[in-house]
Amino acid sequence: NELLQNISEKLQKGKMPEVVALTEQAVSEGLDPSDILNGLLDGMGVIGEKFKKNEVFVPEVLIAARAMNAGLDVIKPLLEEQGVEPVGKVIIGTVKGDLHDIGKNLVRMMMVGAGLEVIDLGVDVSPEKYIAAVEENNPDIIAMSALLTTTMPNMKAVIDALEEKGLRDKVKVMIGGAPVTDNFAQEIGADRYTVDAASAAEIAKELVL
Ligand code: B1M
Repeated sequence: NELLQNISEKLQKGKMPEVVALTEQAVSEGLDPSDILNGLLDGMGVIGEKFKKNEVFVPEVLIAARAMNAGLDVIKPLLEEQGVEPVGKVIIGTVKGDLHDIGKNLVRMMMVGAGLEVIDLGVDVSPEKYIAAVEENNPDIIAMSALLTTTMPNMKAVIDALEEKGLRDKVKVMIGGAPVTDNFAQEIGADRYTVDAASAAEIAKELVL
C-alpha cells in the first residue's frame, strides 16, 4: 500500500506533521488500524537498523520517535476502542534510567483496548515511584518496559522493593522490551514476559480474570 509506504518514509525523515496527516488520511480511508500501525512500525524499524549501523544518530532517531508517537496518538482511539467496564488495573512505566517509550505506549494502548484501566507513570520510573503508585492505586498488575541492557536490572530493583514493602503478593509483575527474555523474567522473579504489545494485553487480561 502506497499510503502506508509513504507513512513509513515520512516517519524515517522525522516529518511529524506529514506523518500525522497521512495517518489521519489512512484512518479516514478506512484502513485497518493494525495495518496503519505496521506502517508506523516499519518506519521505526528502518531507523533502528540505521541507528545500529551508525548511519543515523540520536537526533534523527529522536525526531523519528516523536513522529512515531504522534502517529500512534492518531490511531490511539481505534486501538483503544471498546468502551467496556475495566476488567482490571495496570500500572505501566519504563524503568529508571531508560527513556524509550514507544513500545511502552503501544503496550498501554493495547491494554486499554483489551478493557484494562492503565495508569502510565511515564519513563525513567524509579522503584520508589512504582511503590508509591502501587500503594496509592492498588493495581492488579505492574508492567515494566526496558530497552537497554543497562536498565534491565532496574526491573529486579522494583521487584525487590515490592518484596521489602510486603507488596509482592498483591500484584502480578509483567516485563518486556527488546532486550528482555523469558529467562530473565524467571531469573528476577517476574510473573510474565511477553514479546509484544498484543500478547502483553492478552496475558494481562488472563492474569486479572
Ligand atoms: Co535507543 N537504543 N538509545 N533511542 N533506540 C536502542 C534500544 C538500541 C537497541 C539501538 C542500537 O544500538 N541498536 C540501543 C540499546 C543497546 C542495548 O542496550 N543493548 C539503544 C541505545 C544504545 C540508546 C542510547 C544509549 C544512545 C546514546 O545516547 N548513545 C540512548 C539511551 C537513552 C536512555 O534511555 N537513557 C538512546 C536513546 C534513544 C532515543 C531517545 C533517541 C530514542 C527513544 C525515543 C522514545 O522512545 N521516545 C531511541 C530509539 C527510538 C531506539 C530504537 C531505534 C527504537 C526503539 C523503539 O521504539 N522500537 C532502538 C533500536 C531498536 O530497537 N531496533 C534503540 C519500536 C518499539 C515499538 O519496539 O520498544 O521493542 P519496543 O517494544 C516492543 C516490544 O519490545 C514489546 O512491545 C513492543 C512491540 O509490540 N514491549 C513490551 C516493550 N515494552 C514492553 C513492556 C511489556 C511488554 C512488552 O510489559 C509487560
